[in-house]
Order: sequence, then structure tokens, then C-alpha cells
Amino acid sequence: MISLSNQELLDTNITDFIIPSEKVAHVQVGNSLEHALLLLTKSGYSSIPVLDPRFHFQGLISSSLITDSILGLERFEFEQLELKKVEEVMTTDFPTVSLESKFKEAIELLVDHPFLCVISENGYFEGILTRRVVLKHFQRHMYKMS
Ligand code: 4BW
Ligand code: 4BW
Repeated sequence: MISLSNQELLDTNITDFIIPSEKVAHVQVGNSLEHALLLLTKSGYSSIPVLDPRFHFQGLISSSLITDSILGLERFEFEQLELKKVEEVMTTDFPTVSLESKFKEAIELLVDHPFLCVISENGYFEGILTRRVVLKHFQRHMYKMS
């Protein structure tokens, strides 16, 4: 059974837990795969958002999507890295949340996704909500309850 305080937690707005856009590593449409792979490697993140010049969310690009896209029959075709653009390879099959979303919705989505992109009403990229931040908040709540 869900206690009142757990229900409050589930009804909490996600806004205070968002990593803001200026702190999120990202690439822009038009960037080459080489640029994206460099950024992924240097940042250490396995997947990052793709934005347009007006900071609208377009999709996600990951190291594995990039290496898969340059895999030829017998070898990696590394020369493709500077020719292909991120928008040719990025995935758009990904749920997003809004500034009004609550923890309950976010937790359900974070079971299958390591992070969620937070998008405003006009499609502007606000930042991300990660599993780490949500789990840390749950951990704090658990200790308070015990
Ligand atoms: O550089 C890092 N710093 C810290 N503090 N933790 C890191 C770093 N890189 C990885 N981690 C840890 C985090 O716990 O490994 C987890 C998995 O990383 P990922 O997925 O596979 O690169 C991290 O878990 P998380 O903080 O819950 O983040 C989940 C996913 O969200 C990351 C990455 O794809 C994305 N992400 C997180 N912070 C980001 C970011 N993408 C771009 N910019 C950021 N600042
Ligand atoms: O093939 C996938 N299927 C599904 N359903 N989800 C996937 C798949 N690949 C990635 N994901 C999702 C999961 O949410 O991306 C997250 C990060 O994947 P990762 O790190 O960067 O490859 C996945 O998060 P997770 O399930 O909590 O797994 C965290 C990390 O644990 C993975 C990977 O390093 C390792 N891992 C998980 N299942 C594994 C595995 N390693 C080998 N074999 C497995 N079956």
C-alpha cells in the first residue's frame, strides 16, 4: 500500500531535479558523426541530445548508433564519420517529459531509459532528468522514513 508521504513523493514536480540545458553535453543538427563521437568520447556519456540552432530537441545520438552506422561488410568505414551528419543516424524513438511532469510518470519511463529530455511547450530543450538524480532523491526519502 502507498502511504501518504510516498504518494506526495510520486506527485512531486520534476522541475527542481532537472540538470539544466547549459550543463548538458549536446550536439547540433548539421554536426558530423566525427564531431559527435569526439564529444561523446571526451564527455564520457554514452548518449546525448541533438538540438537545432534554436535549442529545440531533435533526437538522441549515441556511440553505439554511430559505430553501427559506419559498420561495413568487413570493417568499420571510418571515412564515413566526417561525411555523415548526426540527423541521419540519431534516434527519435524516445519519450520526453514536460516541466509539468510528476515523479510518478518519470519513474515509469526511467525504468527503460537512463535519462529523459525535458521539453517546454514550444519544443525548447530545458534539460534532462537522470536515473541518478531520481534514485538519489528516493534514497534520501527512504532514510527519512526509516
Ligand atoms: O561524467 C560523468 N560524471 C558523473 N558524475 N557521472 C557519470 C559521468 N559519466 C557517467 N556517469 C555515471 C552516471 O551515474 O554513469 C551513469 C551512466 O552514464 P551514461 O548515461 O551511460 O553516459 C550516469 O548515470 P546518470 O547520471 O543517471 O545519467 C544517465 C544518462 O544521462 C547518461 C548520459 O547518457 C546522460 N547524461 C547524464 N548527464 C549528462 C548526460 N548527457 C549529457 N550531458 C550531461 N551532463
Ligand atoms: O538492448 C537493450 N535493451 C533494453 N531494453 N534496454 C537497453 C538495451 N541497451 C541499452 N538499454 C538501456 C537500458 O536502460 O540503456 C541503458 C544503458 O545501457 P548501457 O549500460 O550503457 O549499455 C540500460 O540501462 P540498464 O538496463 O540499467 O543497464 C545498465 C548497464 O548495465 C548497461 C550495460 O553496461 C550493463 N548491462 C545491462 N544489461 C546487460 C548489460 N551488459 C551486458 N549484458 C546485459 N544483458
